[in-house]
Amino acid sequence: MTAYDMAKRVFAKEGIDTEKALNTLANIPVSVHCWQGDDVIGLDGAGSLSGGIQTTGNYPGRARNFEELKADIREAFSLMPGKLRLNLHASYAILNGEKVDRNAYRPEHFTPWVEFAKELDLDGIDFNPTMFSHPMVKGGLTLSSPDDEVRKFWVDHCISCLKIAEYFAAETGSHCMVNIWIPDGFKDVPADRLTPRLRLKDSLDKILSCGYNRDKVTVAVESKVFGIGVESYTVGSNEFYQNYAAKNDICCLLDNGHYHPLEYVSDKIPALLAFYDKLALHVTRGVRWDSDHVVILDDELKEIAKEIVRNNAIGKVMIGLDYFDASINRLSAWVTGQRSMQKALLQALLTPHDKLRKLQDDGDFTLLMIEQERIKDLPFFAVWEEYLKRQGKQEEYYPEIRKYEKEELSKR
Ligand code: RNT
Ligand code: ZN
Repeated sequence: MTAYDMAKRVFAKEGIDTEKALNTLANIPVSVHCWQGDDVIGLDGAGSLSGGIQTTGNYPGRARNFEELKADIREAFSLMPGKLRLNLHASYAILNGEKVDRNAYRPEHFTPWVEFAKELDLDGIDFNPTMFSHPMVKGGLTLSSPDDEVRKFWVDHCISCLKIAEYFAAETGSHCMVNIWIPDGFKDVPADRLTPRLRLKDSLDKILSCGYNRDKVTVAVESKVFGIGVESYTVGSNEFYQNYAAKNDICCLLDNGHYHPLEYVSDKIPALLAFYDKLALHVTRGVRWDSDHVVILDDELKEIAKEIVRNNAIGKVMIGLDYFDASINRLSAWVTGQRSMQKALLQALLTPHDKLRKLQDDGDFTLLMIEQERIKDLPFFAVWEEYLKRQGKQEEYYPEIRKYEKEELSKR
């Protein structure tokens, strides 16, 4: 008997069908961010990283251009099991020397990415307006700026992103999620907290009224508690966006680095599922702040996956990754984070939720605790190994990455 055969029996005793879990896992798309490969610098050369976010480390081999980034994604994706989407930022436009600014980007600036997504047979492409690292971010403000010209520039940018998203959807035959995140906020105690939010509301209204295809394009808004240099006030706060999204029938994106350290996105998922058909995630790992460390299989990741699986929210919760570590091999960062996400989902799929829920409803919290602890030792790894085998992947991926590092990254 193989380890998997044995594990299959163990899980069957718990009332879990491992075959079903493996098939389900293979069909949950994870949207992998392109920006791990180049430290969020982008390809449109508009400016160095700003917006209160930061990549730390200088591990050699950062992708410096489109070809290198594509090569790295190709390599990293080849080591990732499961269904993959590519999450792009507008700053990854391929301009080929054309003098065009972000308020006027067009679908053709992303045609090479579409070709690439087809080459890799990806499930789809997701998209993000890039409202940082650009001279039109004035005083740290974009959609909430008091300057009409600045606001207009970024409204136009978002509208052009929606058009590009429609193009992605048409080309890939899959929906496209457009996530709006702005860095707007203040370092110190503001004199007016309301007006910037009203301006943001007005800008969002203008963007949403451009007439995009709501069946193909899902707009999400991503809140945040604070950023570096914007510690005292964030215009796009959690309460602001949740209310805006609810009233305008769009979607919330929860980034688990964007809350106070003792607030958990795993707890917010069910709260939102009570009101929304869809929600989106940026799965990251904040260490003391929104540090965007590589996602690992920690308790919060496991809880997040459980909330998706046990609430029948696969497909309702769009899973995206968002981290950037420049202190280790960037491909390894990509692969480790994506695999951790998949592992957490697999563990959630192999958990007897109905049994546990019943214990909660019966008020048997003693047995619930015993069971939740016991389940931690079930042979998940044997099922994971089987999953990798069926996906044509190896458990060990470092040798391949080392080889790529020697042959490719070390020459940069
Ligand atoms: C920033 C947000 C945002 C970015 C990416 C690059 O705090 O998390 O999602 O990380 O868009
Ligand atoms: Zn994010």
